[in-house]
Amino acid sequence: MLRLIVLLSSVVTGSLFAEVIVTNATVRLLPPGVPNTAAYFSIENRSDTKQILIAASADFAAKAEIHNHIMVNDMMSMQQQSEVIIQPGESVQFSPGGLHIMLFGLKQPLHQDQSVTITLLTKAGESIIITANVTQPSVHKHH
Ligand SMILES: [Cu+2]
Repeated sequence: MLRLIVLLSSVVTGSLFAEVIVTNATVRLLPPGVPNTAAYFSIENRSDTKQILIAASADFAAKAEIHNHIMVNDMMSMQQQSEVIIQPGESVQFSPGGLHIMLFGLKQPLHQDQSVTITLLTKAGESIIITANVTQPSVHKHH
């Protein structure tokens, strides 16, 4: 019953969230047996109110969290983020080495070019539903 109510509310608010645009959504394809992976995308706020991401979920993983990479004592480490703010007119990048959606406990192996759904939750209680493409990590070099 609760699931049904949540679903209906996201349909009703769908037009509002046409103003939050997610592009280039990918989930990193890792070798079979690796239980965790990450999702990356660009999210643009075309609305006139700030959007605050507070949580994520995915039906193909046991748990999803918003993470960032931070330097601690010269070591790169990941930290869960309680919120990510996207100001009106701004874009925020979720990308390797930075913000990402951490996906814990994959329920089944992912395949190249598989299409998966991830839901972001905002502080205002809205759901942003993302369709992401499973793909090999792109090579990122920082000098
Ligand atoms: Cu992470």
